[in-house]
Amino acid sequence: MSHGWGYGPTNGPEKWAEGFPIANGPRQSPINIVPAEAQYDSSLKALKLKYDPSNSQGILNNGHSFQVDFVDDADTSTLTGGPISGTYRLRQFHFHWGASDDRGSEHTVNNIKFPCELHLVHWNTKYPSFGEAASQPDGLAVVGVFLKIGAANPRLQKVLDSLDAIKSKGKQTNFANFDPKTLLPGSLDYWTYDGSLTTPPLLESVTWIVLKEPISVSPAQMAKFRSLLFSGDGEAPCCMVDNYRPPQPLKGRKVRASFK
Ligand code: B30
Ligand code: ZN
Repeated sequence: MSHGWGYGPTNGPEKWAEGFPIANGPRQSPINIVPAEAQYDSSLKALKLKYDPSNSQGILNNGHSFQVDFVDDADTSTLTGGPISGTYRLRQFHFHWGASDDRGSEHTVNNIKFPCELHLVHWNTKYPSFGEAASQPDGLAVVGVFLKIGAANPRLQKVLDSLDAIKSKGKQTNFANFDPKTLLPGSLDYWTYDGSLTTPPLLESVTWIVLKEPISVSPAQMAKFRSLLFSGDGEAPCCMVDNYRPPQPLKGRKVRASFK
C-alpha cells in the first residue's frame, strides 16, 4: 500500500484538502473537546464492548501508523450501546503519537494535547462490508483513548514487543489472541460527536466516542512507538512520529457527554 499523503510539510494535514476537498467539510475530525461546553445527555447508554481475542489476526506498519487487524466476518467482536444504534464490528485498532511528550493526540481537551491516542475502529453491520460502511454517515464508530505519561502499562507490552518485526512500511506479522478490552481505562465515561476519518480519505462517516479517562504509558514505551519508520526498506529512514491531524473547526456541532 502506498499513499501520496503523509504528515510532512509537503504532504501533511495542511495539504490534504488539495486531493481530498472534504478536508474542509462540515463534520471533520479530530476536534478540541471543551468539557464545559459538552452537554450531559442522560439518554446516552453505557458502552458495551465484547471482543473475542481469537479474532486478532496481524499487525501491520501501513506507512502512517501501525494497526492490529481483526477478523470481522461474524458478530464476535462488537461495539453496541453508547450513542450508536445496532451492532458495529471491530475492524482494527491503531495509534497516533508525537515526536515528544508534549504532543501526539488528535483530539485535545481544553486544548491540552496528550502524547498518544488509541483508535478502535468499528463498522456498522447494517452495511455489507467495512468499505461500504466507510462512506455512510452512520457507517463507522471509533473509540478514542488518550495515553498519558506515567507508569509503564503492561497491557501495551505485547503490542510494543511486536514493533521490532514491523519497523518499516509494508511489514506485517502475526498477532494472535489479543483482547483489546485490556487496553481500556477503568471508566467508560465518554464524549461523543459526529465526525470523520482523521486521515485521507477523511470520510464523514464516524461517530466518535472519546473516553474521558486516559490510560498510562511510560517514557520508555513511548520511545518504542517512535522507533517505527514511515519509510519502506530501501528508502531513506524516516521516524514515524507526529502522525496526528490537529483539531478541526466544530462548525456548530454539539459534543455530548455520557457523564455529569
Ligand atoms: S481514524 O480512526 O479516523 N484515524 C481509516 C480508519 C480509521 C481512521 C482513519 C482511516 C481507514 O480505514 N482508512 C482507509 C483504509 N486504509 C487502511 C490502511 O491500511 O491504512 C487504507 C488507506 O489509508 O487508504 Cu492507510
Ligand atoms: Zn486514528
